Amino acid sequence: MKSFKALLVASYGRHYLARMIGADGGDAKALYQVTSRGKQHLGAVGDVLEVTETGPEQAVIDAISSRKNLLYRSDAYKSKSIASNVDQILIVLATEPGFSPDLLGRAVVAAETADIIPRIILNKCDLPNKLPAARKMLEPYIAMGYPVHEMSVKHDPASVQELAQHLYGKVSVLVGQSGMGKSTLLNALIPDAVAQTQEHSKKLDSGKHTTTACRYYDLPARVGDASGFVGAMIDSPGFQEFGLAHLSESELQHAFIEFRPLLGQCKFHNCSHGDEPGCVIRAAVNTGTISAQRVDLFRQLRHESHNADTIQARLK
Ligand SMILES: Nc1nc2c(ncn2[C@@H]2O[C@H](COP(=O)(O)OP(=O)(O)OP(=O)(O)O)[C@@H](O)[C@H]2O)c(=O)[nH]1
Ligand SMILES: [Mg+2]
Ligand SMILES: [Zn+2]
Repeated sequence: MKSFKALLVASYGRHYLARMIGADGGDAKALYQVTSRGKQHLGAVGDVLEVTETGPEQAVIDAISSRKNLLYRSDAYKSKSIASNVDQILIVLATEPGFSPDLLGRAVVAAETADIIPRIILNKCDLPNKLPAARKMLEPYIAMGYPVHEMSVKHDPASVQELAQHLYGKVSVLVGQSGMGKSTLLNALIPDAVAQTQEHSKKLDSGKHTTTACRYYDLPARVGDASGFVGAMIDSPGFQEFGLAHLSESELQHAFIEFRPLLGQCKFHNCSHGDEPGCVIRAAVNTGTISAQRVDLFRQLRHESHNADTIQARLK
């Protein structure tokens, strides 16, 4: 039986599609339906797998190569992987329908704890009515130095080209609520994205898992590019919740980059930055250097993480 390396390019619950990584000129693009032997090999899109062929276009996972990072969400009971081995996360927001600043904050925290660069995209800037309000919500993120791209994917091709400059040579994952324009952006950047999706669906029984799919798309080579890795984008389904129950208190503290210079200076080492005396974070809120909304998010995430610990302890 043939064993080989493969890239996990689509995940539908526990069903995976993987693409053979050709070492010596074999059929390097061949797609395989891949399964895991029970729970020990739960894959994520972007994983490099060792697989063994079990039948025509079918294989089983023997091992998952160690990951550079893994982006996932979780609550007290379960976790859902989004992607692995990514270089940056594109958080897609829009002027209309309005976006949730809470989800934006969570996506940024997830990126920071996984050591992934977040890039914030404000799409639909052609709709002027809600633009000022959206910009206002992004002010704290601009102040912290996060890149923000104002775009109109549909009506301003130059804004798409500007973003494209930041994508080549990297694996980028798209996250965001439904209706923000993730798929529109993907299609603008990758003209054959629809074809790539169809090829994935063809390999699966009925495509019935498509709504929960995360998928990996190759960026098209630019004229004059040397052969080799051009870059890729991973599309994820729109989400309404972004649980980060798996993060420890210390991971949370460090994920808020504007807290970092002040860490260790509160009177109590385990300060929740609530109403404890001698809290330097709250002092920074009062002087306007840290946004109150960010501290609220920190406290909410801390609360959820403690709750999950309590529930986990009870389940043991
Ligand atoms: N006015 C305007 N509309 C846009 C723009 N980009 C996308 N849209 C529209 O926004 C709607 C949602 O776009 P999608 O790309 O399907 O959104 P999505 O983020 O992929 O949503 P889900 O797949 O549900 O997660 C579509 O009707 C698009 O035509 C834009 O720049 N300006
Ligand atoms: Mg979509
Ligand atoms: Zn404090």
